[in-house]
Amino acid sequence: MIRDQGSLDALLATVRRFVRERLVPHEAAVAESGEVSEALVAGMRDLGLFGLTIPEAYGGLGATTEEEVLFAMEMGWTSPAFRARFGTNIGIGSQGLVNGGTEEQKQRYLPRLARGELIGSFALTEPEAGSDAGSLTTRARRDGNGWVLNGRKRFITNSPYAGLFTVFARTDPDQAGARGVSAFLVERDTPGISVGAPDRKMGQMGAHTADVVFDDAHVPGDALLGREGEGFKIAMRVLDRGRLHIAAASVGNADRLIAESLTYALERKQFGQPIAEFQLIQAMLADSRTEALAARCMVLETARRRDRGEDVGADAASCKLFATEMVGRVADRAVQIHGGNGYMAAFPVERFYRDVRLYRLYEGTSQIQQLVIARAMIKGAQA
Ligand code: COS
Repeated sequence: MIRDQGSLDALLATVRRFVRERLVPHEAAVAESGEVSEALVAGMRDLGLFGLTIPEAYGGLGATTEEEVLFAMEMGWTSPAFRARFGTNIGIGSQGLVNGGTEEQKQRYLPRLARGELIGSFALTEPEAGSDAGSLTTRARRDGNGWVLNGRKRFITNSPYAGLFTVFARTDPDQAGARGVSAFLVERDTPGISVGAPDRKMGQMGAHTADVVFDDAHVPGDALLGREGEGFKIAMRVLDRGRLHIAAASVGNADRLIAESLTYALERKQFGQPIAEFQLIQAMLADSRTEALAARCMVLETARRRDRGEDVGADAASCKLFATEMVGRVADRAVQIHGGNGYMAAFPVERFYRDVRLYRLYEGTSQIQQLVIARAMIKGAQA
């Protein structure tokens, strides 16, 4: 938990200023070049963003889930490419270790992850194992005291800079599906690991993903994270928190899109008056604001309940489903309000429209969220 309300408010205000004064002016250039400058990454490090959710005992800020989503909403005011840079360190690239690592593993990696000296990355998805994550075929075979990894991971966020991968691999080939999968902490400089060229994508330029290939990569016995065969559950627990974070980022992006739409609607004149005077434009603005508010309330409430120790797996899925679909509709309306200009690269809404499309796909598609929610409903009814 961040020390007290005053410290939290001050840090949120500092991040808000950093986002608006330092990141927003570089958004278009980052989208063009596909690179976030080292100076901006250093600024994020100085604010402690790389260690936001890492416990204080390991040098992080120890943010609660509620605090984390408030920061994600602030970061949503700008391009998702910036948040992605530290997003794996505070989310999928560190939380398996935070939740299930040994003291020795935590001491070894968490302080460097918190300082942003080491980039963490989460290697679950494979070319043939996307939504059906339990069908992964990357193999970890015992070799003396250690393990040998073979396989290919796909769309691995931040892999081009990563120094530490949380890798999910099958340790028991006789167990099909989610059972028989274990998690490993694998250092990038392990011989036999290669990272492919960054993927060419629709949006979120500057946030890099790539294939990661394991070709007889030997890792020591203490690279195992948690117990053998428990890897899938480790991944699912990490994704529960990650889904709330993505939902919060969607709320932040929606707020920005609404602000862009309102500014444009007040400035743009047609038929002799600002288009904001037209009720059909007003309806779009009002719908977007209402939906963004609904998503904000859902995310904050679910985050608070998670902090109280409640099982919010299905509700985190509901938040991700609703918030990511919501920002898709908000982005679509934002382009519509901008008319032809909304299709032009000179206006930020064109870029956000492409950027936010990813939210409905990664960390579980909308359909996977529906499946998680409905399964929990059915299980609850049968209990
Ligand atoms: N927390 C803890 N344990 C969980 C869990 C959660 N949120 N969700 C599932 N589990 C456990 C189950 O209890 C089950 O354990 P038992 O075998 O002991 O009962 C085990 O994990 C397997 O669960 P399940 O049977 O539900 O697995 P499925 O193969 O049917 O798949 C889905 C479940 C579809 C939900 C999972 O594959 C998924 O989330 N897919 C999307 C993956 C994803 O988000 N990828 C994004 C890329 S990573 S950025």
